[in-house]
Amino acid sequence: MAGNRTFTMIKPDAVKAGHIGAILEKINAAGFRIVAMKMTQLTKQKAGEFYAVHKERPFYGELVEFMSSGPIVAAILEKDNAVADFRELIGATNPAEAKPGTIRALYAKSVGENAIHGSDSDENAAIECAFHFAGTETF
Ligand code: DAT
Ligand code: MG
Repeated sequence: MAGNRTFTMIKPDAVKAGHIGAILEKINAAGFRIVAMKMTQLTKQKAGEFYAVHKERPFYGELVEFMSSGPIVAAILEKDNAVADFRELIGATNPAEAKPGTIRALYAKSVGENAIHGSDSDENAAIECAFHFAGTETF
């Protein structure tokens, strides 16, 4: 399985703006298979745990507030080279630097409210998938 799964969240800004359908369309068109998916809202506690690696960064409090501010769509995606190919599809963290046509270039508002998450390594993908989904919710 190593190397073929990544974890994503459509973030509260993009859900609020009505972009779930358009973003899922791009994900499908890029050849990813959805193997788990749910709409949910993170508690502050869960958002804080998910982004614990950024605890010391100045934007951590803002990030936790934002990620728990409304519903998200969490999913596990499968494709060869899933982690790297999905980072390419979503674009740079700061939408002002994201390549045209990427999900963040199209739908992100700012570096803080940037529409979508994508895992940054196979190791973190596995941790993030297990953080959000039970084995029985993954197909
Ligand atoms: P990415 O989501 O592209 O992996 P990251 O892991 O460096 O980026 O940061 C996680 C999230 O934290 C990012 O999606 C949005 C927020 N963030 C990052 N840098 C920020 C900054 N300079 N100001 C505000 N929020 C930031
Ligand atoms: Mg990251």
